[in-house]
Amino acid sequence: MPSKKIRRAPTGAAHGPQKQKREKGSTKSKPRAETPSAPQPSRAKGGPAPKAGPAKPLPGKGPPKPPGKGAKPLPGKGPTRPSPAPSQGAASKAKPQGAKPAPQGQGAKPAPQGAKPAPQGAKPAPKGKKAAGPVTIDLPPPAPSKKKKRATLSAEGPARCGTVALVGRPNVGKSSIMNALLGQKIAATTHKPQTTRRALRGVLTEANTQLVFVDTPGLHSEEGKGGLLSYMLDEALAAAASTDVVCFVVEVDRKRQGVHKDDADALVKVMAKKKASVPVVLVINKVDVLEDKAALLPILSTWATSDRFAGYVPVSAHDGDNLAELVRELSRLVPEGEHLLPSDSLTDQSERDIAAELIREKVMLELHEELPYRTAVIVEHFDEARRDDLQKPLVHIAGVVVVEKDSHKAMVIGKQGTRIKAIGQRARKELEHLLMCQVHLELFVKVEKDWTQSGAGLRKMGYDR
Ligand SMILES: Nc1nc2c(ncn2[C@@H]2O[C@H](COP(=O)(O)OP(=O)(O)OP(=O)(O)O)[C@@H](O)[C@H]2O)c(=O)[nH]1
Ligand SMILES: [Mg+2]
Repeated sequence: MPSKKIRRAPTGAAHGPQKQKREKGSTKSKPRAETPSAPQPSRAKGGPAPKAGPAKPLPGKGPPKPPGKGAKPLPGKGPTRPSPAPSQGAASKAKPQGAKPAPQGQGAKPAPQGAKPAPQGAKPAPKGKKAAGPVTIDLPPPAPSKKKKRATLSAEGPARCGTVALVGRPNVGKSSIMNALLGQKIAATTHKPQTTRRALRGVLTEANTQLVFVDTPGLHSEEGKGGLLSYMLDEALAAAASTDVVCFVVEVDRKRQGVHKDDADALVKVMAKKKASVPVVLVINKVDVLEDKAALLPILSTWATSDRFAGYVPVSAHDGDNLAELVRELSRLVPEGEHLLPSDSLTDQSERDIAAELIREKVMLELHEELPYRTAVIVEHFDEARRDDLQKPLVHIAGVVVVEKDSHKAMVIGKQGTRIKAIGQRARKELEHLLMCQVHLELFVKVEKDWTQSGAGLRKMGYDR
């Protein structure tokens, strides 16, 4: 049976902030999401299922990986939008055609009471250094500037299509920006740095322009550590090296004057990797934190001292501020050319991939200190046999939270299973929103010794290039 398409949530809108819609009703029956047990040998047979790859490779992406068992990428392409892409930046608020109705279960279960809010005092990335004060950006000389052609998002004029990397240091809001641009949450986002681990593509088609965004892991300053951290850095820099346009994302920081040293370091890395002809747009995110927008001026002037940027766009992924302007700016920078993908394409990820990421997001939110950085999530079963059930559409998902040590396993499970239960409750809610049907989620915890450091371990988790 072909996999169902990911539908833009009814409230979702391209260029809009992501608002999580409260589920009206979900499940009557007790979800099995919170089962805190190790996977049965039969289940884990042959190790975790390989990451499901896209059916159709997108630019900058290697050959597709074989889909994992039960993972069904959409026929011919990644998950698609439900309806033709909106034109002229219009936020499509129409209910997707053919969209499955939300589950009507009576006795709707309220939002999990026990689910913990995102920890506020969580520690930042392991050993991440933060340098205060203004710094100088030491960059190679700029490439000779090319005269930019003016284009608009009107249906007139030549078709344009290009890839756009979203790069920058961890936690500046790259994934949030992509989600907001697409009007659909496909990337995990948390307040903890290093949430994104692999490049993830999202497609926005408006009128005659198609932008293929590549969300990337944060450019951290822990080079030379090998393992997962190196993989993440390579993923981000490979995206910068292979796209038509680079968005260098920074965040507004009310407490800091001048350029953050980690931003400066990240920019040097990007400039060294990207092709000389590739334009870089500076995207200043989180402008919503500024009560007085005049405070943007000194921030802009700090960055504007160099002529390396093809444009400067302050935005707020949370509020959706200025995202349409960002799309306009990018649409004039991408090359002329036919669209590479159907206009309703949304991403190269299968629903199964996205489910794994969203479960991992909840794992990151529920765990503390080093633990979030040493866990992976694999979806072993993604059973859609009952998804078309008119009475009670249901998807059954079995996921494995992989940790590095037995002691970590106990921490993930928590006292009497409370932590894995909280993870499961939060994840199930998010997955029901994504899949627009009831979800039965089972979670298991498994130890894979030091997987973040070994090539074999990384490959098993799908982190291989
Ligand atoms: N106030 C505010 N917060 C934002 C905005 N965009 C993102 N954030 C928050 O910033 C934090 C990091 O967001 P992410 O989108 O995960 O950041 P990222 O750059 O993808 O992070 P990595 O994947 O770790 O590199 C989250 O807590 C977001 O909610 C924004 O426009 N305004
Ligand atoms: Mg991210």
